[in-house]
Amino acid sequence: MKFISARTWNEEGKMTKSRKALIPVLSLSLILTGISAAFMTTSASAAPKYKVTYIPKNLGNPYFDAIVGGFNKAAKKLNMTVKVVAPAQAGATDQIPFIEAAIQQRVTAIAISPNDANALCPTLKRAMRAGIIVLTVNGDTNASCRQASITPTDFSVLGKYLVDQTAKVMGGPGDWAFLSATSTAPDQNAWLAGAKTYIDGGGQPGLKLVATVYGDDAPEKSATEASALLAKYPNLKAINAPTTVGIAAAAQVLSTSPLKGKVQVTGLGTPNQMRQYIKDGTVKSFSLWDPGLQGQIAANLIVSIKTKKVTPKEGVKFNIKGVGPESWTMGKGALIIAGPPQEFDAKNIDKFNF
Ligand code: RAM
Repeated sequence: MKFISARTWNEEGKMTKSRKALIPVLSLSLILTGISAAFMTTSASAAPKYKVTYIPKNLGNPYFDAIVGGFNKAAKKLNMTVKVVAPAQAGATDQIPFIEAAIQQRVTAIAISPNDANALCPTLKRAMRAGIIVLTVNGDTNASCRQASITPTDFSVLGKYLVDQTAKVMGGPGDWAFLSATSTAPDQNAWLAGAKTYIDGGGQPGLKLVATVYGDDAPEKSATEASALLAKYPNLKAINAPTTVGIAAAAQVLSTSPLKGKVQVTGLGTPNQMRQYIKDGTVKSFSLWDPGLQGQIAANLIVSIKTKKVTPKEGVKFNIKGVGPESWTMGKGALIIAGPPQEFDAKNIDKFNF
């Protein structure tokens, strides 16, 4: 498969004019292949030392632009190019052709936000056998399919966090539902499992989780699923969408519904997508972490692994000047936790811009 340079972002994440002319070429390629590709390059010099391909879950989700922003920021200082390619949909196997292309291009490293914990493993292992550094970012595969994983927050406590944030916006007992991403998403599935463990252990006993539905991180499907929840469960008090696509879609549905204010929406969202729903009173509060931090950590770690300063394994410490706490330690399975979640509400939302 051929990848066509279709979009270049500047630092603010805006598409630059010079490449806009190439979009018709991309559209043609979409028709021919049925697969979408985005492309972003940070040019540090004419001959970059490190070539990285980052593969987000799917295209068109501003959450991943924030991770790309972090990659970009770090790459500028590292003599690195970062190419971003992703499928149109976040299906379990949709990222495989993009991994294969990166192997053929003999990149230094592949960073991937996986759509499945197992389906990508044979291809990722092939990349590692070819000498390519493989990192998972934002969600993980089985540990044997990558060298290290950068995770946005501590997954072991996020399930409880989501249930507790739902209880907070509900303000009392009642029915609620999860509107998740895809049914195979390793990140959301880890959080849903954590939530179940917390509920089964007696957490928030007044709350009844009546359904878990999947919007596939597609805005239309997420909106349809949110509307279906409202129709099917007349006593529903809250929807928790632990996906930036799902929460924005659910908030949009509620914002024009007579149920606005009666059914709460919370979960994980970007401040920029959710600001209007905080302002119009549809949403009381929601959370997220700084997605860009993961891109910065990944870019720096790639150089440290390539130059043999770091061999990923539990207990290994490494420093990144100017990034987060600067000193980072790998946990079990060479997992690096980027940072804690932040809650956003009417009082603080205007302080954030991503
Ligand atoms: C969506 C994606 C991503 C997840 C965020 C919170 O953008 O599903 O993987 O981490 O939501």
